[in-house]
Amino acid sequence: MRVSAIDKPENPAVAESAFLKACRREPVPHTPVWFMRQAGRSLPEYLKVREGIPMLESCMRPELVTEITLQPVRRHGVDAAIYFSDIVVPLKAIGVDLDIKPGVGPVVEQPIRSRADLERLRDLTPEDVSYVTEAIRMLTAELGPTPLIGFAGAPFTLASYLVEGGPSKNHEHTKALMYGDPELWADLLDRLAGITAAFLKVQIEAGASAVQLFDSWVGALAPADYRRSVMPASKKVFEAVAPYDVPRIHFGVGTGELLGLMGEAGADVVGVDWRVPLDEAVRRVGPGKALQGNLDPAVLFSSREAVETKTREVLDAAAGLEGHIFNLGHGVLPTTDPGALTRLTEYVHEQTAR
Ligand code: 1CP
Repeated sequence: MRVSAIDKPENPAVAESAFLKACRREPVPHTPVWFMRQAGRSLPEYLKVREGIPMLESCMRPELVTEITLQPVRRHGVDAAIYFSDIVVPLKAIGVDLDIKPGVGPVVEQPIRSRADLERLRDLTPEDVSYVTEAIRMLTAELGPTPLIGFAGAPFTLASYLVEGGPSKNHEHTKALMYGDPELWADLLDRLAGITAAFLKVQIEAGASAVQLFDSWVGALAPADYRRSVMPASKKVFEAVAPYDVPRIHFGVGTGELLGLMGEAGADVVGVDWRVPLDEAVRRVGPGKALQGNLDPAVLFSSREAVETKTREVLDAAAGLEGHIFNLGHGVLPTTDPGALTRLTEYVHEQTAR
């Protein structure tokens, strides 16, 4: 059994799972599979249990969170569960006036654009999210040998929602703040890094075996701006959870030019979207890190043969890697046929059985 610097509850079988072995770049019995946004979205059993319950409220009900997190594990036989929540949950927990609007996403009542606005972001304590601790304890008991991935939004992506006031295509207010008031920007990201780190620690201490930092929208930045204006905050998050010795996954969309820097920020596993083949991604990331990815989620709308051909391409590009976790290049699209995800999981397991 592995011993980590800080004690955390863990079933010994979890440490030996294919998912955690791949994260540690150890030999695996088969390539592990999980899907970003596997919980919720396309599953009829999810839509049924969520009926009439607003998204943020459902994140605060431990029994419901446990059920929704388990659904894709039961149905698809994936190698890891991802905790059902949302990246804005810790912001809601510290009193930011926001809601998740169906069909839109997170909407912030009063965007954060000034020094006075920043003062509204206080630190997160474990008591603010006691329902997360409760849900993760229930979940890990139910999951048995299947590892649970905790997650949080990275400082840049959270800042984008806070500064824009909602989802944004061009991130213009965010960039205006980043370029126009670098000091306020740095303070905002630093504060978000503290909140994010605290939220990840709660999840790890309750029993999460790995964590993923979603910097979904950071691909909007050029490498020099990423290095100067974002990397210090993301680094702070990764450093804060390093003593727990759980794998740290770092993912963003459209980040082909940033893959090396995202690894350098402190990830053990770099998530890759579908635009960069994994054999090229490994050159950009460099040695010593596992890769996660990267089938285009839209491929799942094509024929079974086409899905298998495109999956084979991903597996062939990953053949020389030390440590590959199969995933989509971004989240499961909402109208995806759940059967296609089950077949894909089986196909990857079959093709990579050693
Ligand atoms: O992976 C899982 O299945 C767990 C659940 C999960 C995760 C990991 C949800 C539930 N949200 C997230 C992360 C998340 N949320 C990200 C990072 C991952 C990604 O890039 O897809 C982002 C950017 C968000 C923000 C968000 N929340 C959006 C995107 C809006 C935009 O900017 O385009 C949306 C639509 C939500 C709402 C949401 N989150 C989760 C669900 C099931 C829903 C839909 C809620 C509803 O309307 O009922």
